[in-house]
Amino acid sequence: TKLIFASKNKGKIHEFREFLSPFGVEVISLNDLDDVPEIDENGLTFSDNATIKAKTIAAAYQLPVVAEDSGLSVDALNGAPGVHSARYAGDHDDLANNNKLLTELANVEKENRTATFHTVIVGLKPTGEKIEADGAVTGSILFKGQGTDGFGYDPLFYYESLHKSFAELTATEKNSISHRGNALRKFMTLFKDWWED
Ligand code: ITT
Ligand code: NA
Repeated sequence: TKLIFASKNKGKIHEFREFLSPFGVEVISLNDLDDVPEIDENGLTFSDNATIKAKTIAAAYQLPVVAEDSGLSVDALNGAPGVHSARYAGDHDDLANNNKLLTELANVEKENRTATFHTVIVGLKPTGEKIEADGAVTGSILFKGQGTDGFGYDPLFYYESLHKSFAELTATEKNSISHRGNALRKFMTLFKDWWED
């Protein structure tokens, strides 16, 4: 079984592959395809954006597609960067995004640095048949990055019960508790019927 995952994000793709390999599902990403169309990600919600990605790619290749949109919502910043997480500091540059987040939170004390990662995963067939699952995980934003694994905001996201940042977890450990892992577990309860139908 091969699945088109409509993402260019190497970190997401790695976690999808890690999660889906025991199910015998091989993940093809946009980095493996030619002539990938531009995706106009202008939705107001994670769900809208995941659907926009899935629709664009399903229409272009006439194949079933899975897409996801995710981001970090920081309570002290009224939910920012949220759907703007990828381009928080302008370009999609993880280091610049992390630095901007640290600057914005410079005067916020430890107990007020709570944040939640969100994701929505959409499966869409060219016929329009759609499944959708969401996931979230709450932690807090460190004052300085910790760890070298993962991607994006992981070095700054501290997960209390493991006493580690997300960048200090392996992909398997992260999937066991993360927003993406939580969404993927829900998604897989819908997947088989959708895929085989
Ligand atoms: P695709 O649209 O190609 O999938 P993208 O990186 O542009 O890739 P999004 O628009 O969904 O994806 O942006 C997600 C942002 O949230 C991006 O800045 C990520 O670094 C961040 N993010 C999402 N999940 C994360 C995670 O598990 N750990 C750290 N950062 C994460
Ligand atoms: Na996005």
